[in-house]
Amino acid sequence: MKLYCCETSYASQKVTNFLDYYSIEVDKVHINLRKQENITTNFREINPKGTVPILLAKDCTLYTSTNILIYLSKHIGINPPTKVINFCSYDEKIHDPYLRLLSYINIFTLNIDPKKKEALEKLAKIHPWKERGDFLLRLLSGKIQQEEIETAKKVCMSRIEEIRNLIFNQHILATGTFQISDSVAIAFLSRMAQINLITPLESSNLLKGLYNRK
Ligand SMILES: N[C@@H](CCC(=O)N[C@@H](CS)C(=O)NCC(=O)O)C(=O)O
Repeated sequence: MKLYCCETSYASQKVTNFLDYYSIEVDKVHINLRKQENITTNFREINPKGTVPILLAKDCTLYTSTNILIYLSKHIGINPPTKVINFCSYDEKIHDPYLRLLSYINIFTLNIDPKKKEALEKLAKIHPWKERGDFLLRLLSGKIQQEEIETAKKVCMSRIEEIRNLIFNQHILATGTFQISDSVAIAFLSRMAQINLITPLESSNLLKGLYNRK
């Protein structure tokens, strides 16, 4: 199996957390998003939308993190229950409008130097996925409304609360078997700490709950 991924990519991290936990061997091909390796002609032949992660498996190609995770889980003999799959699908749903917005504002475009900004604007204009390009342009030209940011924060905060309860009650998360939902929650909490929506201490306490299993 071959996984195209990027270490700074949230969607890739969800998958690599699971691979690492179970020491599943795949050939990793690093696509450096900051160097825009995702829009090269070669990579677009693999994924016309120019996003990672992508898994080339023996019998199929999988294009999104949840589908990849489900495939990998079945591959090692764990059939994820519907509630676990729903947890992962919801994460993908809130990634684009909310988590990506906060991540880009806090990590990638805060205090960005003019050269990098110019490169990102170029990328936005030629991005193979038009919606993604339009989003980037809106962000770079300061057109994101404060209200959108507040909504994104609210959604992420309530997800943190939900995750905290699920870990505490050992329901869907932190149950006997390490599930794909656990690797998604790990990526989510790590990103929330990175953008200061939770403290590093709280994040590491919750991560302990996910990693230190019965
Ligand atoms: N819903 C997809 C999202 C994939 C995605 O948007 N990946 C981002 C990195 S987290 C990417 O490739 N971004 C590059 C770009 O938009 O130019 C999934 O969960 O796999």
